[in-house]
Amino acid sequence: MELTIERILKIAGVFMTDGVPVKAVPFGGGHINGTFLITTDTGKKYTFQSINANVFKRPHEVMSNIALVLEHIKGKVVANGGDASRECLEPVKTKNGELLYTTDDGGYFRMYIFVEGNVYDAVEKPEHFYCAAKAFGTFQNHLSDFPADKLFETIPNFHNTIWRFENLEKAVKEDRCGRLSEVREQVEFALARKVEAGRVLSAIADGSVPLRVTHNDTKFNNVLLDNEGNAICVLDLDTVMPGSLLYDFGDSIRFGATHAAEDEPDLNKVDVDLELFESYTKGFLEAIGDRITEGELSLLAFSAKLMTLECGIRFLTDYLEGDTYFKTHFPKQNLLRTGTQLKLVWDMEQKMDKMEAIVKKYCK
Ligand code: GN1
Ligand code: MG
Repeated sequence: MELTIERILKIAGVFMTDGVPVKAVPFGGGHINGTFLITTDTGKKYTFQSINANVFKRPHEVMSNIALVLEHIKGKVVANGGDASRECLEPVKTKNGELLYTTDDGGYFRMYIFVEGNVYDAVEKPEHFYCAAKAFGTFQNHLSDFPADKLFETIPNFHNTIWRFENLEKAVKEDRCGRLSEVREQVEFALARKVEAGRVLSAIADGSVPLRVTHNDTKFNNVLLDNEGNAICVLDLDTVMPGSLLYDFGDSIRFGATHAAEDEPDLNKVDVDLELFESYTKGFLEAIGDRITEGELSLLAFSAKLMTLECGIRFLTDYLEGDTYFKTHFPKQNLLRTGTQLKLVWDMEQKMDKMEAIVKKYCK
């Protein structure tokens, strides 16, 4: 059933809000879920989301993870004398006491208390990126003693780059939408890098890189900043799962250490800004401190390239499969997204020595 504003307000009314929902406006730029800002007749604000069940096959497990993780973080924030109402998201239950509302036609909805702040799709100042790094690093620290076996794997193989390559190869073989001839160059570029794509997986397998509880989607727009650019809290906890710290570091660099949008058509504008790379590296390493292992440090700069390559092949696979996974707002958007990610990979290869040197500068 179509998600009209009227219907959204009706479903939002199922949750325990202060006042009756009277206004709903689309909010944020996520590629997966639908997000709306709800205002009630008493002026209270809420973040309301429809969960994409094509991506998250078991939405109840997503909510179970989120509730446990938020509870844990809240304990840490309170113990440190912080303001839990700003520093951690607060889910709002339905009037039946559930974290998730399911509609008859298979829609899944959840709500959080809205936290005032700013979300940016691009880094405007290196200091902002430094603060985001601190926030994601602190998030990691807060979860360092979280029992990972309590978490469901919300998307299996999420950062299994080799599996992502296999999906690309399958999509190339099937060429379901007849788009292969258009993307041969991109496919070749990506496949030529498959050999390196297992480096983090091998390091996890041989124990030199530990499994931790990680965020796994550390885009700059998944952190809420105040007007001074300080981080308030980390958002979008749907993919919190056991993973590697390298995934979190690498994905932040992929998205934030460039001035180009993810779908920038002019590839001349797409490159890695080493000053931004440095700001993030400094903030992240400061926050993690001596918890980082030698194995992780040795792969930190490489992880930026790996996560960018992985994201590029995910966009490319989705383009070949007919744009069924990521939300697109115009034709060929996934092709543009592929282009920027692969260009960034190329640029990181040119700058890898400098990136490695920056990592060395900040590790004690
Ligand atoms: C998706 O939902 P959003 O926009 O935060 C995706 C990430 C990708 C990202 C690319 C569950 O994140 O893995 O890196 O798009 N989330 C999921 O921008 O697949
Ligand atoms: Mg998001």
